Amino acid sequence: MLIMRFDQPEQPKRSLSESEVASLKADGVIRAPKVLSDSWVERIAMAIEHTQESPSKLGEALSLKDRGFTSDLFMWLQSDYFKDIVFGSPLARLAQQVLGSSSVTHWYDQLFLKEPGSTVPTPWHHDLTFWPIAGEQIISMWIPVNNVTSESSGLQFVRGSHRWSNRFKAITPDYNSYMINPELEDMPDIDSNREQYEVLAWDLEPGDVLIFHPLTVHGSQGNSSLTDRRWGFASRWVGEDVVYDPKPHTMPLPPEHGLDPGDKLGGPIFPTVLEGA
Ligand SMILES: O=C(O)CCC(=O)C(=O)O
Repeated sequence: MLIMRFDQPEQPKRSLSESEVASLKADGVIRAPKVLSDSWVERIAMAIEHTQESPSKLGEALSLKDRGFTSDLFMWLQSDYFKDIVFGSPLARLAQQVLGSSSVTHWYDQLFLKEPGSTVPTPWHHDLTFWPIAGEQIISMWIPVNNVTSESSGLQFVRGSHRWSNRFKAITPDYNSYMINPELEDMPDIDSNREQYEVLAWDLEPGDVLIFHPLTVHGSQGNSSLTDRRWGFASRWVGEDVVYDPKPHTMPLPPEHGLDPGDKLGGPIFPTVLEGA
């Protein structure tokens, strides 16, 4: 498959229904089945393979190769395959539908690949507390390229947790201490008290997309399937109300972003893919 240059993001196979958008607002997460075409799923799979073969320096540092875990961030800055996904895939259009913002800006992309038998869990966490941004119009999408089940490390979400007032410490798969803000709360022990939480999880097929709010508590187990690789690609988007808000213990950004605190997210590292009307 060729690398293409796209002027506009393609339309998804279908738009989200009103009831899907309402469930996302109420629950903080939805599984949107059959929204991406086979050809986009193939492109994403190819992009992931390419990044796995040529990881960034950050990806090398974040991955736990001896435990079957490959991670990377801001892949599109290095990979024309991922650049096509930012500018040409229907993900920007899906983001536009759920953000309620006419302009849509790419925040960043991230890879979570767990080989069969990988023992690396993704600890329960929410995302906004370790992001140096502020605003309401923020959304993540998590895209599988093969079938994903709970055995093969399907993501799990605590229903409605995006409406909690708690703000939790960030615990990353590599337990990066830099990101742990001592002023924030510890995540409760959800696994030992499952009866207290309503956990949502779905089996996924290629073409499906999980869409979730940045405060929805989520995580995943290791990949206990001995045959199925678990490729997870996360694509994150913001609307026009989101500004750069650097804080201690938040994720470092590529230095070329050129933003001052309070600036609207944009510029070369955060491209606006759909402009407002
Ligand atoms: O794929 C995973 O296990 C973690 C994904 C995640 O935490 C995210 O996309 O925010």
